Amino acid sequence: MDDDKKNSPDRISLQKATEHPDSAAAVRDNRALLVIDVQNDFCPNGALCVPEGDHVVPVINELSKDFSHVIMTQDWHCPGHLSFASSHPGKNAFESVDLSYGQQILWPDHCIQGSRGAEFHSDLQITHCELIVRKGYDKNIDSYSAFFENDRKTPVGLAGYLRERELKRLFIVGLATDFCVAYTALDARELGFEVTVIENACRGLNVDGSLDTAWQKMCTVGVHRV
Ligand code: VGL
Ligand code: ZN
Repeated sequence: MDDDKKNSPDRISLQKATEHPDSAAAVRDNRALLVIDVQNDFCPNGALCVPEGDHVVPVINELSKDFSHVIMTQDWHCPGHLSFASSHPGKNAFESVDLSYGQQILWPDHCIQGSRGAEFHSDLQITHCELIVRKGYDKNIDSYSAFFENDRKTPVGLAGYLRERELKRLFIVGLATDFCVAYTALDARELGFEVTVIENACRGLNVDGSLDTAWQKMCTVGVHRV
């Protein structure tokens, strides 16, 4: 077909009617960037500082320009949250306890609703972010993943949003690699999403070798590591 004919009005309307693969619907961008917990408390001087946590900010700002769909998560605990060591007399941060839903690492008080520590890092600039998912607000259960709370069955709601919006290819970045990023990536794979974790846009806490374990688990279930 010569070029004139290819773009003639007739051909364009025919494409629409038959849902030709070139049509707008077929090429809709189904990729989403998930920006996990880039909050002050996970950055230097924060209550649960991830080493170099703030280094991800410029990298994520730049990456976000390549995505038309960006979703951010926010760790959002009430005061006295059960995941805080301060809620367990005699226990220290980074020790584990057995709770009704399983083992839980105890953390310093962090990301308390409405506090400065819970705010996103002030240099994070993603004005086109379309959704903010808050998690960990139930006093009696922690939520590392943006898909399921730590009982591994209470949904946070993100899967429903992504499915309704037909966003199937997830690119995950943020803090901390070995906790909220990894749990989110593992759940996403289990739910059938295609998942890529962008390593230089993440930083880890590494509690007792948790960083290696997290990468091993993610690689085993087919998370792409780039
Ligand atoms: C996180 C520990 C406790 C995280 C949140 O964002 O990785 N880690 N709460
Ligand atoms: Zn937390």
